[in-house]
Amino acid sequence: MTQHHFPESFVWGSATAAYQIEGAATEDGRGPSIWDTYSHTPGRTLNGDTGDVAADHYHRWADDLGHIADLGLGAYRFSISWPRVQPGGSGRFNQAGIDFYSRLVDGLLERGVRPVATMYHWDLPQELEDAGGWAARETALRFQEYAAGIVGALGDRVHTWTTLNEPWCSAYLGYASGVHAPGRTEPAAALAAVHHLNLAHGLAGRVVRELAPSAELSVTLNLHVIRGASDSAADQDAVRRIDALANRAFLGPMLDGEYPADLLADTASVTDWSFVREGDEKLIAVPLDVLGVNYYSSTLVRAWDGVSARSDADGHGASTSTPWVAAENVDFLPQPGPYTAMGWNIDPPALTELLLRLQREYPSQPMMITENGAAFDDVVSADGRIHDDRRIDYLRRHIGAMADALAQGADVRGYFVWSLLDNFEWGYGYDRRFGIIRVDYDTQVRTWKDSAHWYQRLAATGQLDQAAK
Ligand code: IFM
Repeated sequence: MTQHHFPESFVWGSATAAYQIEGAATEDGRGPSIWDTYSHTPGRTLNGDTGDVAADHYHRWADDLGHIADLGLGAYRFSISWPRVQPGGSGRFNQAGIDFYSRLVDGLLERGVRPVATMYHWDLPQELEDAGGWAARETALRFQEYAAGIVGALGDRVHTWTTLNEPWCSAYLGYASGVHAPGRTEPAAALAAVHHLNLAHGLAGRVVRELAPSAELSVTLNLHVIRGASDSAADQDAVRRIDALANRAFLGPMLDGEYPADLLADTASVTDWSFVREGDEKLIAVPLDVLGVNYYSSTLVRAWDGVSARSDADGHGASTSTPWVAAENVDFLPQPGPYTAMGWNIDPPALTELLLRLQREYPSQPMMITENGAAFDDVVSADGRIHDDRRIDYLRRHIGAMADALAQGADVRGYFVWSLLDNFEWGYGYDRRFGIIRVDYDTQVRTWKDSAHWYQRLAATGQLDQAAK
């Protein structure tokens, strides 16, 4: 068996997001977000689940920090709820909300855990959506103001500031397929949202540089590993097209300072991109200390001739509600199993491939895996334990794949398991469990799954095979 070693400085962490765990949706001055509106709209989420109570972390944060400390983790990635700290998305800040995150950050520091704060994990204040949401440029300017408020308050007590989580989801799932809040299905608005999210990143990143110069700056992208069904020119062009929409629409402006020309050409029938103003792309390219990479599964495409039966197996909704703007000539193919409870294929080598691609294309850009993990249908055994062997196997294989990339020169500084706790899995409500710690939603009791014990050993030893025993 291969022994994987990680550098002494390698950081093991876990990740969560505000709307998925906090609950307390109307407490202490929190305003409504697009996810409150969306989840309360009949038919939008499985079983009509909402984040009203979630894992009640707003009240149980100190106990949850205890779990992080007991796991022996070096870092914790959480998100700040914009409507909790600035209820209307502009103007007045809510001191009670800021105090909550201030206590959380201090609690982490007291326990020797690095705070990694995400400014935006999808909970846009509803008032801003009513004024146009991410399709409107003004939202990026409001984000800059919000960033100045929270960075001013928490500053460099936060070790790493992450501007956005997965803008791909915010833009395409929120505004094209509508399977996420705000539930709009307007392709042109989705591309405008791509740009305004990128702009928001650049503006907020510059706020971090100015107000917290010793903090690290990052952004988290869910980058896609896209393979073609064959080497044919047509299938490889389908790969290029989806790579532009999924990956280079963000990597381009953020790391190269410009949108890729092929993206603009491919989407010309949807928009002329006139919302990109002179100087925007340079603003967006704020230098990053670390690029956050989220990875769960891979994507298989082929060119579609418009005649043969289409598979539409991208796991993000049928063709009538596709997130893939201007990709009518691309078909998403089913992949070989096994699958997680999300129906996502398990493909660890794709993670190695992704990290090596990024290393090759951006050789001076350090990286961090800011999310990786799996939902499975966990069972509480008669002994009261959760023997989640499939999750352990998933984690072990993906961490091994990351180690393979490290061994081949990828500069990966840390790994955050998704997720610390079972939580509100967006459109799937509480039906899908990603946590290494189980949450009983009736009692809010937390129980470590076997994967939590396994991860604790990995964090203690830094040796994957030893952790596997
Ligand atoms: O739960 C989500 C998280 O909010 C963002 N990344 C993917 C996870 C699993 O779907």
